[in-house]
Amino acid sequence: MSQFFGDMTPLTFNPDADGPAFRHYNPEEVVLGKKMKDHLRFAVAYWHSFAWPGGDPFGGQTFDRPWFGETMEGARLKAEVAFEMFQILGAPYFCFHDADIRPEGADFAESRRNFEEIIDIFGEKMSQTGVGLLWGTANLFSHRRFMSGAATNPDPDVFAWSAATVKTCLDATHKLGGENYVLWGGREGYETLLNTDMGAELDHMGRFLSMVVDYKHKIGFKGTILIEPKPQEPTKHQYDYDVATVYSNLQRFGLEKEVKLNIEQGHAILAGHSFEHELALARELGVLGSIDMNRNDYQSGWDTDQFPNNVPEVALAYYEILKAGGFETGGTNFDSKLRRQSLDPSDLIEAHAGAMDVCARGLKAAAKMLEDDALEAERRARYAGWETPEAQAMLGSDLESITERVLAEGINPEPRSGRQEKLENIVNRYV
Ligand code: GLO
Ligand code: MG
Repeated sequence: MSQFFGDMTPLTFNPDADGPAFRHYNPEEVVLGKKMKDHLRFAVAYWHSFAWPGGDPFGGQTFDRPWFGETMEGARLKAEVAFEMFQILGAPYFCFHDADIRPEGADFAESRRNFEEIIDIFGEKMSQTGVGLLWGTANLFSHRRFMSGAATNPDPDVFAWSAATVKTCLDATHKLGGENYVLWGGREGYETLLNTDMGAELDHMGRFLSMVVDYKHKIGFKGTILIEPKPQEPTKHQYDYDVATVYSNLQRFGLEKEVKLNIEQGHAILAGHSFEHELALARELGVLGSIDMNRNDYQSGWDTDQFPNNVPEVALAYYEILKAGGFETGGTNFDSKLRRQSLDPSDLIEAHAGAMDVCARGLKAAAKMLEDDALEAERRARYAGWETPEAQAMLGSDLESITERVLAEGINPEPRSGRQEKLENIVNRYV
């Protein structure tokens, strides 16, 4: 035991507790025929909780963690503490980037050796604790070599470095039995068109992704490859802007049946959408994979990656996920970090426990809305006209016959209320 969290014991479900506990997240409770823990499939993000030093654009490190510093000893201690936290939280999964878990070496080979040593430690700890890997990923955006992109870098050596890095991370994810592999194109985009060959960059991005999919099949990785959309930040224009843009790129490269999406709440908002819009669109396109659950600061408009605390928003998100039949390989990753003044180890526990409770409340509200058919009955009634044989036949006909029917039957549509306020009132009864 590292003693980082003192003598804190695993949290339990106890609505009347004084100290840290779950007041809503009851892992074993059955909701819509499935245990809550199997609906939500929570994951802790290694980078925010254990690797992030607490900086902002005006100030550097605020956290003082005993494992900080680029050493293997630090990396081993970090792994120790991480698994202690997963157990305190009863978190079934975690997620990591290569750069979160190991010190950077002098060259690719040394970085890879460092990485693989920690992967072996993860393997042992995962079998001791039963904690699983929701997804692995590569950090292709922090180091200065990636400043002009990874797969879309004008320098082919950066493309090569990135390909070798993704291979290494996919191998590790496979070895650890990871359920997904995520690609977030952190710097796959551009700052100015004046120095950018957009056509070449998009082609290279497509080839890169096809190679990842080919390699996944070659090694027999059964998990899902996920792309995480984000419209901007760090680059001004990112190629994976939102669900619609990623889908059209996937179609262009013939990969829409191979790759799904990891949709992040904060990124949806940055793209000018609601989270539920992005989730519903992905569901309808058949590419809903997994979620990063966080929230941004609504006033500053930055990607502040805060822990979720808005039950009505979270409820509408899980509503769309439940309508999709729930997660398959995906889950709820807290891509969320503490505020930089939250220095204490207990802040990490409070943050996750609170977020898990918020998600549990959202899930329960969403499940009840579905169970009661509260919104769906209204939605069905609104589209009921499409159930008639004439309406169905029209979809198989053509403009000329439709025009004839409009004239012959004297069709003259009567507008009907969309009843938005009534529907909002219904939602409000559940959240
Ligand atoms: C940053 C992203 C990042 C990704 C991660 C997954 O805005 O949310 O944290 O989730 O790199 O690859
Ligand atoms: Mg994310």
